[in-house]
Amino acid sequence: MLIIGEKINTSRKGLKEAVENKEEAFIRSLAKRQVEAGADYIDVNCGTFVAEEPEYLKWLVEMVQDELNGVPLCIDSPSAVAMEAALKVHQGRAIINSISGEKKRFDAFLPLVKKYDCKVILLCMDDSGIPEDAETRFKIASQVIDLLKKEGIRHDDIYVDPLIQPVSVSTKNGFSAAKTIQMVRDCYPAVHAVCGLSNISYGLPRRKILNRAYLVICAYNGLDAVIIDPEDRGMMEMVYASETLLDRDPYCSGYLNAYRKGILG
Ligand code: THG
Repeated sequence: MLIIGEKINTSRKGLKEAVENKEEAFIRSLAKRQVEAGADYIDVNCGTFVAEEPEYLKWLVEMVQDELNGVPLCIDSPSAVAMEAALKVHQGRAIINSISGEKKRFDAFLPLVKKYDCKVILLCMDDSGIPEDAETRFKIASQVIDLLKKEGIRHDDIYVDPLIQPVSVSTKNGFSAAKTIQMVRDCYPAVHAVCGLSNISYGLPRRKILNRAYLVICAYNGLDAVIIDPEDRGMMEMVYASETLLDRDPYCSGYLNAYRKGILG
């Protein structure tokens, strides 16, 4: 499971101020701790700034990669201008978070995916919004995957995100996102599936219980990348346990190594 650490996001409490005041040491430590906890990529998002987003995002990318000796980043922005400012200074292959079936967004982001040779997260939505059912989400994913392929983007560089909606809003939401993952992975085995898990539990108490249970369900359906807080030990335990139980961990060596390193409780 590819782990994308979610903590550098200015929609989180205190983070907007930390970025605004350029609190380098604090942000560097957030980056470092996530990698130490097992993150493969670090998501950076400062979308709350809008006008100053390009400048802040560039600053975050340079600083975080300097701290982490070039660990690659998942650059999280709906703005093509901010995205390009960040990609210009990024070292290695970034993940663009994200492209979608929305025409304007697709047209603005596709040239960036090509020019900077990126991996890309594809959101299952288009100009009519986020569909409720798995079939329509899959249809959007499939259309955009085919377009990307025609443009020379390899399946292995695409991460489909079903876009998780809270179960508190509709109790069908958990099932339909999980089903979307299964349909994408069945039809396009080389395409990956990713999601930000925490939306599932929005509006309910003891959110971590739902987030962790949902990780296991999605892993069974083929989820192979996840945007989480890697410092949530219980969540990382479920990541290791799922991989072992689903025959994705030869000789159980990932589980055993995590145990030896003291990562499992
Ligand atoms: N898909 C994709 N990208 C995404 C998401 C997704 N990017 C943003 C988001 N969803 C994932 N990132 C975060 C970052 C931080 C938090 C949640 C998701 C977070 N949430 C606390 C909570 O929900 O309780 C708030 C805590 C706080 O304010 O500190 O921290 O789905 N492609």
